[in-house]
Amino acid sequence: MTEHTRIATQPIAGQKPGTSGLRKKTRVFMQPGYLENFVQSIWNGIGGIRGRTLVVGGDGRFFNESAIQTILKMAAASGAAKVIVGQNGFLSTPAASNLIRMRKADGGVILSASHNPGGPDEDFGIKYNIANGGPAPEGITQAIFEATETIDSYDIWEGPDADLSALGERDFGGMALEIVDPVDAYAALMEQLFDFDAIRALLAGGFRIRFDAMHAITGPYATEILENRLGAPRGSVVNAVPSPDFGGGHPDPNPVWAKDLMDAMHGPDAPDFGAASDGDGDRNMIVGRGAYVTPSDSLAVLAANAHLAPGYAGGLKGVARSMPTSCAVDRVAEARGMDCYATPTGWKFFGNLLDAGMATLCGEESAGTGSDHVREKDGLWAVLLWLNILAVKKQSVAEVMADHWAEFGRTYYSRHDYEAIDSDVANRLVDDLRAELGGLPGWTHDGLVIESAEDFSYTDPVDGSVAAKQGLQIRFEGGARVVMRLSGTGTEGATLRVYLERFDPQDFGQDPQAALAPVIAAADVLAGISKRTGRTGPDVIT
Ligand code: VG1
Ligand code: CO
Repeated sequence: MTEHTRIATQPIAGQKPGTSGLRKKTRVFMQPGYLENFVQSIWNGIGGIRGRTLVVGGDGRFFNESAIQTILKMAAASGAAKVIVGQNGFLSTPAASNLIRMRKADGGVILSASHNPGGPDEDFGIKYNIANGGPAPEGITQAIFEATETIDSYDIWEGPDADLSALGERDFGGMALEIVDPVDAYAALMEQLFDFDAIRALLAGGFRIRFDAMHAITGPYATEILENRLGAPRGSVVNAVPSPDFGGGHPDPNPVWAKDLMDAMHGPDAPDFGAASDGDGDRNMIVGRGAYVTPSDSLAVLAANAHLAPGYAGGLKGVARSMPTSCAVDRVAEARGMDCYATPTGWKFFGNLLDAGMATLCGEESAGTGSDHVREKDGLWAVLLWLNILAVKKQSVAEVMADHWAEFGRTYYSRHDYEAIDSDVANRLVDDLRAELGGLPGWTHDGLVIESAEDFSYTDPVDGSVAAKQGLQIRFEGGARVVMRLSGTGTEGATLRVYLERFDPQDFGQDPQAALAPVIAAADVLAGISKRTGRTGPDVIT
């Protein structure tokens, strides 16, 4: 057995995983022992890693490689049999999920703070995924958190760093270390699911696309799949080289942070189809020429049309959305006789439904869509499914949306984020509104009448586990809705998310903010948002 060193340590407060792993400022992670404590707590929380196989990779942000070196040395010291790492430490989140499944690994460690900016003064994150390829469920993240509260030592092999650039398998501190191409297996999976010939023909026929990788991890994936394999002209993928600080931007694919793409898609010589992905490649933004598609609408369109792609030709077993995601997909499910589940925010809640074959397609309003092909949301997958659908339907994005609304009605939807507000103010706002929920039915404002108000609690239909306090949900007569919750991915103060929607069966041409104006006003009156936060409006509207 390889020599390893046991280093004494003490618990560090606040190592509690949120919506998607532990996220902190990069400098916090770089403090001596911080990463080591958390990694050892993962091993302790899952019952050790002796003899096990893990997949490790990240989105290439600042500190990615050095964190991976530490994790490898700690895996070797704790007796892991094998670790599979993406070349240069790169793996998109969906590609990591796929590798865990394909290689029958026992789990994986993914380094990313996703859509949060990267760099020494920005954010870093780490998350553990289980053998099904999906984020660890709450029971496991809780066990990991408890381990961080009692840790007194960690084990590490103090050998030289691994060369992460050389493909192949070798010994590393008594453990097998295999470096794999990050793109190959993922691209092969996409070829199985989609009709690449049809998409190739679409692109060869002059259909122009622009994919903005936002200087993040999907660059190499999109270049290989869209340009090399599907024949999109060189340059169709922009910002394709991952950079440690994402070119100084927010790798968050929404109209605010992907403004370049929005401008290009609304400009005079706009391509036919635009898309973007986030830091770790699990989110997607879809935009047609002059036609932005909200993530909630995108989920509904994919649910209605997925059967046009070979991987889903047999139909969908069911669909699932996070509770704050709009009810547009529910209307598709109802019309097509499919089950539809509403889960708390965060992909970890979809895992059981996918494993049990109760849902095939899942999505969140935050630009995440995915299916049972992996156990994470998957940005490029959504782009390819859209392209496959467009290739079969021979319609523009705008035409697909118009047809969809004509069939199912339009659910106007928007999310208003109030970022970095004082945590006490945010908690009080939510607590006070929660305390009032019972008395709200019947409350009216500007013609809106509250039908029901609840503090969302989810009982997993597969294992019976309960997740309480997952957001305040207020429904109005006629199908309008407000949801409020605090973000679980931020690293500074609190972020209040206000989700707004209103159903309209016949008028599809309104500006969403105008269509939602009464709902927005009611939300402010109900929670006293501007009064309590002192803000005149949200920081980000998506
Ligand atoms: C946000 C989104 C949520 C998503 C999560 C992780 O969480 O709202 O839908 O699952 O980020 O996405 P929160 O708690 O900040 O609202 V990613 O792309 O960071 O892995
Ligand atoms: Co992400």
